[in-house]
Amino acid sequence: MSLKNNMNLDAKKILLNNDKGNYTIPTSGLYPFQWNWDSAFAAYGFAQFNIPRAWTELETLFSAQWLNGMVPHIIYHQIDEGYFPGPNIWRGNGPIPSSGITQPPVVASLMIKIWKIDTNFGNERIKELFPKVLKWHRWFMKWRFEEGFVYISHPWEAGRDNAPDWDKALAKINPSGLAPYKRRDTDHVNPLMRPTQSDYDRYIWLVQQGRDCKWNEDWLKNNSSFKVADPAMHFILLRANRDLRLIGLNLGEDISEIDSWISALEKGFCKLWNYSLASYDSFDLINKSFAGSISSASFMCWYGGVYDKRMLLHYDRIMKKVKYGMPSYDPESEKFDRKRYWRGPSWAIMNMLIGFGLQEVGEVERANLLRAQTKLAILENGFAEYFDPIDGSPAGGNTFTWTAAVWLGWAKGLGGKRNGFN
Ligand code: 2M8
Repeated sequence: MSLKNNMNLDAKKILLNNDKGNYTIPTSGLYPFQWNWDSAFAAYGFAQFNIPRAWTELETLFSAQWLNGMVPHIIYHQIDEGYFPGPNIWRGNGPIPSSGITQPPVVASLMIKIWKIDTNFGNERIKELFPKVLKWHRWFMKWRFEEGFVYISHPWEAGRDNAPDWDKALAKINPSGLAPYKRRDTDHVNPLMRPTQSDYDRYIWLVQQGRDCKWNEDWLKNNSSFKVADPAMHFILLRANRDLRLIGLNLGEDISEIDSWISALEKGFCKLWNYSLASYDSFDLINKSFAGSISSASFMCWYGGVYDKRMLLHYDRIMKKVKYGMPSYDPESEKFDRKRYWRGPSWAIMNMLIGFGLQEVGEVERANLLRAQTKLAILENGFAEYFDPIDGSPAGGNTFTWTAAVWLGWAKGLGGKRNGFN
């Protein structure tokens, strides 16, 4: 058997081992629950060999949807003391114990890819999911859209937890009155690869703030201590609305509301352009200032359907400095840290989303190179949570669901019909 075939098998095994029946955990130990965008990637991975299981993954995710439409970022289907914070710290309002915030809405865009692999399997199931995804997007437009920007209310909501993009906004928070707590992540992973204690204190303090108001979005909109517009969130939601629109059209649904969201988001993204940096940047809505960050989020414009050639200059400059895909932060910045989580390492999921975008705007050579670099990282170092972008060394957790899913759906390369670009 060739090395490539072994890798395909290994990737499948990871998905199967992390499969809890109707949802998938990112990796055992470090992340023992269902995470929102991880599950969407898991579904895309499953779809490469078991399409019904892919739909089940998404259905389980939406079974945790709150009445207000929010789909939580962590769903605690069972108890596991190995992770902090647990459900008793969050005290979410949903039908299943959960966190109180969401994560990037990649679901609609991966759902349409899964559907296209085999529409026979998907027709019934996508019909059931459509109104739920619509309700979630409506929640985003109501509670996470302001002054033209899509913003996050917690660094965990972006999924890029300790990105330097949030440093200035977090520094303004004084985490006084924080109840004593014990981190569990550093029991599993080298602390040098994880967020600092000062960041963690602020993450937990923000959880307390949300919990104390019982996750009242109206209150949080006016009083939250953290509201930062995130280019990745903006472009992912824009893209998700475009895909949801297509799904709606195919199902014969009324798509006028989605159209209005698309035009609002199309108007808004220009405000994320930081002229002094010549890049898309995060913007603090409370302190009214840009972060001054060129991060992997800045390159999500193409995925959002915006063929902005200005970002190609930064892209080429950065890609010359690395060998294993897009680093999560500009390697020429003093904040770049090649080992520390979202402050430098390269992530297979971000590579894939940026790669989809490059491919779709016609930058095929760049898309292929990004895919080849992602493939190399996985071939040389396995299915790690993330990789050192310069020497490829694996970091964070291992046997990671989304890295395996990216391998099967994109990184391994063209494989007949199921190549990720259908
Ligand atoms: C990481 O985030 C969690 C909190 O949500 C953590 O560090 O405890 C992030 O990489 C996030 O994007 C991801 O969804 C999650 C599970 O893989 O882990």
